Amino acid sequence: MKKLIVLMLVLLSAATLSVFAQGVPEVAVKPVVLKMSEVHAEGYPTSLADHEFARLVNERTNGRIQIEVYTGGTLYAQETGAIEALQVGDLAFARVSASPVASYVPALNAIQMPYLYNNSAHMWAVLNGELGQKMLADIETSGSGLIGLCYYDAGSRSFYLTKAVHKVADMAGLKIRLQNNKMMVRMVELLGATGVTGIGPNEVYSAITQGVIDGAENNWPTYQNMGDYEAAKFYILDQHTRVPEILLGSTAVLKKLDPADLEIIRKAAKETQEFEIAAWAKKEADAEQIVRAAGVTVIDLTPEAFAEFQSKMAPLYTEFGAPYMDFINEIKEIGKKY
Ligand code: BDP
Repeated sequence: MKKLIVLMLVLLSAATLSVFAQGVPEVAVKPVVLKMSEVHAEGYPTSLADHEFARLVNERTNGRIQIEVYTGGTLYAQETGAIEALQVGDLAFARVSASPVASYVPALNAIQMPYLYNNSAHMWAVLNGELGQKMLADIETSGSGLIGLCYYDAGSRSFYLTKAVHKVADMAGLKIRLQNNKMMVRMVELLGATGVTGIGPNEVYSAITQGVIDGAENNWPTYQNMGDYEAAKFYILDQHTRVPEILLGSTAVLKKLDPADLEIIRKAAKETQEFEIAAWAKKEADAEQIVRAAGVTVIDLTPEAFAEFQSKMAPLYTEFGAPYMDFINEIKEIGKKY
């Protein structure tokens, strides 16, 4: 019996020694695992950027911080759900559109007014300039419980419907799915249609086929990638808004990290912007080609009809933009160069 105990002790200490011989004891290397929510499928430009962000953070913290990316809306089907989870600290990161974030940080409506930018270069000059970076920083200082980490490209949004629309009057009575943003609901109301919110982007296809809505609005890649082009076969190129994507972090979660690690996170996020923009450009072209080849009717509005869409939406500048007129005027000023 005594021999057995001695033998066991010898074995035990040998095992302990071998653990230490391999380096630091296990407890010290346990990584911090942070979850990230994404509504798009794997392979979509923002999903690719999310993984790149996770990779950079993992590499630069030597594996101390690991980010798990949940794509396809599997964690939160709606972006407002993800945003609220960030606010209470149930989630660490979410890649979302700026549109629903404006419900929590209203100043963000100023960078997504209809017909605000002349083109993508104009938008990027704003977002990467002083004003856009201040807006991003204000997300954090506004007390929203959110940290704005970087912007991504999402092109421009147009309506897609189950019927042809050539002029504003054709919009009358249509039920159109929108992101959760009051300004966007008012936007379609000004066109004589009805905005429907509370439907996640992955639920649009079935809402159209079930007749709950007559269509929605989005960029080429989402229209194609979600398969919505098979349900709503008319894409009306009115290009009403350019709404950037935002990579958000949770103040509650991230402020618990070592400040140096938070700095690594902030820097890594910024670095993925160019990566996403490149993936976006490719996907935008591919998506347009796919839906056109599938026989979607793409409606180019006449200059008169286009001007009518624009003038019908103009009241939003006073109704929602009034408190941010300085920003809006500055954006227009920058536009003179584009
Ligand atoms: C897409 C955005 C996505 C939004 C979606 C929507 O990439 O973040 O959730 O629109 O309309 O363009 O909900």
